[in-house]
Amino acid sequence: MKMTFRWYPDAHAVDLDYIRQIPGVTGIVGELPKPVGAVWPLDEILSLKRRVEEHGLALEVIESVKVHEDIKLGLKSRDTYIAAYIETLQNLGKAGIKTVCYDFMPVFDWMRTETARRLPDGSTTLAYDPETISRTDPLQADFALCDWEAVYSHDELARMFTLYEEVGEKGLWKNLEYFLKAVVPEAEKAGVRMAMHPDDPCWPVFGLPRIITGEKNIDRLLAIVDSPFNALTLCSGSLGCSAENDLPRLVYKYASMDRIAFGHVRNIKRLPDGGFEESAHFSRAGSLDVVAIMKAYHDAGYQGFLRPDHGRMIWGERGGAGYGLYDRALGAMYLSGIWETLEKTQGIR
Ligand SMILES: [Mn+2]
Repeated sequence: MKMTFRWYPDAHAVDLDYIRQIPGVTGIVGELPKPVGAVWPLDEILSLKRRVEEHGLALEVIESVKVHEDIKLGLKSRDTYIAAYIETLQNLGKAGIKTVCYDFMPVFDWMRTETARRLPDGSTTLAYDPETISRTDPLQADFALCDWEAVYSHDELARMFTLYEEVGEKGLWKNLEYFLKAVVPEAEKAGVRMAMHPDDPCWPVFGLPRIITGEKNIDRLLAIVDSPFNALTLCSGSLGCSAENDLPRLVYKYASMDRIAFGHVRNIKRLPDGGFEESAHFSRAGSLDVVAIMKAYHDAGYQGFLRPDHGRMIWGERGGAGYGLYDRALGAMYLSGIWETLEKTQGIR
């Protein structure tokens, strides 16, 4: 297992030297801030890699090369965007990138109703309240849940909702199949593993279809192209929104099949009303057994990349919601501690 840490080269950037000081973390999960659909130029990838390496860290994982909506919608223009996607993968491969995390969620990426819910200990965290979602019209101009509304105008949003209504779940699968059959063989040639991130949360929101939600659908995704280059970013927090997803079992199953290229490990607290809040990584803080999840990776002989996922805001830190330094550093240390224990107690009775 290789422990990594997500890093955004933006205004909230966490200092790379601080990340280097977290014991066990050897690599950065990086990105280029490019518009969706644009080719990532090789020289810019190389300069990002150099910048990371100058701080004693590796850059082998990218998150995310976003899939253009026209691909998900199956519009005619998709072939141009698929060609651009492949060119980006080729450039990433030339720069030594091994894994690309991506997702196939329509319109919105992750969805939360709060970015700073106060927990009893005074920390703040991301939360999802189904009641708020059910009484919200996403086409209302005053709606402001996440950062996506900066990306789309009201009219664009309305148009996409209409288009996705026609596409539906069935069409979304067809469009995913078209995308993967074009991209995975090229990813394989480039030496880059495509790692699908599950939908977050793992159910349809605002009537938009969502398909990467649980075991049956993940099996279907992996069967579209049966190759280790058609792999997963197994995110425990996203799949863990639903109690039906037995995380340790899923981790063991897909890691044993060599279909996990990247692990996002975090905890989540499922609430009685069907909502959830993101808790500390520590098992007792949430609904997931993080030790059992790490043991599943370990027992399956997992060699891939892993990272702590979102963190709360603690110790007065300010920054991008979910992506501060302190709580994620605690998460990394906790996960590394579990891993070390598993390694050292192997065979001890
Ligand atoms: Mn994740």
